[in-house]
Amino acid sequence: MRTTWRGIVAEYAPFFGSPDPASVVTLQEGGTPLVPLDRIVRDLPVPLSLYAKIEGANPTGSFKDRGMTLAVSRAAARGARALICASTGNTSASAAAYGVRAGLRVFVVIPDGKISRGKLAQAIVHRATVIQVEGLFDQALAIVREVASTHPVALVNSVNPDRLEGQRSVAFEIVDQMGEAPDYHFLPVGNAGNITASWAGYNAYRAAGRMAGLPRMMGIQAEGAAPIVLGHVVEKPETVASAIRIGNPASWQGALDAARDSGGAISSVSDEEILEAYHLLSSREGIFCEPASAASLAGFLKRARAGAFSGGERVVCTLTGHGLKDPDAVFRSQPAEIRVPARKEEVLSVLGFS
Ligand code: AN7
Repeated sequence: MRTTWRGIVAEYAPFFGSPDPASVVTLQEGGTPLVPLDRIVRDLPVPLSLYAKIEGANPTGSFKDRGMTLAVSRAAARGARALICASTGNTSASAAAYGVRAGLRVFVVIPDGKISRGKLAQAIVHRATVIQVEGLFDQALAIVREVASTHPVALVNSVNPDRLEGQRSVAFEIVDQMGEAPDYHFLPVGNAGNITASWAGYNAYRAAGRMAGLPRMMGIQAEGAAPIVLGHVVEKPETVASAIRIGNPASWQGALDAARDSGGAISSVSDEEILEAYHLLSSREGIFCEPASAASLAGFLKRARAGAFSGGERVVCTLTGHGLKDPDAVFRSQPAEIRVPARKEEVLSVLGFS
């Protein structure tokens, strides 16, 4: 009996024309848990089925691995020698790891500061060359797009269609896990590749006869970095959710199309709402995601509390990245350990046994 998940290209081979699953560059990404959030549901005005798709369980700790396996496999097959990306952190972590497996050099261009420590550590430990530009993600992306169009380095940002093709697999898995599509799918929106890809995934799965209904796609931006909601580029995006601190999303139109065609919406939540959802997940559900990921749940909670659901709906929130990516986010908002002298009595008194 085969018990090992083989990675998205092998598991969903009919949906990927190439590469041959035998030659794919993979860390066996995908196959992530879909976990019910029953404790959070208890406090809602109406009962419904709420699930988190735990993308932090991917090999490098974020959903980016789903697209990276395909993008790197195809770049390597085309004879690429080097990869490049701009990143708020997770794309660079994933590119660095998959680049190692493909034997390619990796260059990552990151914005000034604001990249969480865990993500930076990943790029460094996998020996990527990390170039920090004195500017924003949007500027970094403009630079790498230009460099890749004129020089022999393969661009692995989500403007690379191979990335989006791979990221469709999250929708395949959700349908396989639920037996059908959810009614609503909430997810954080930064560069808007993931909402575009997830929607394409549902449509591809339906076209293949694997499901009937389609979900409403609910994209959630951070208020301080909400260009799609505002309808214009944000010159100085600012949010605690550093992963989605993006003012000019590359897949802007894809997000609008997904929301319109699915009967969904793109909306925004405040940093306070993001952090509330982040702490609810960690303290009520035992799930540790990074702040940007909690935007999906924050967006859902906002609607649920406003009475937008009648009860019985099936709702999925994508939690895009692992909480360990950004440990500083914890220490910024919560007290650390209790310090006592090294005596049993001291520990017992903290336990309330004194
Ligand atoms: C945890 O790594 O853009 O809307 O350069 O890391 O598809 O961009 C990361 C984005 C959500 C937004 N959650 O997804 C990058 C990068 C997490 C993320 C998003 C990102 P898109």
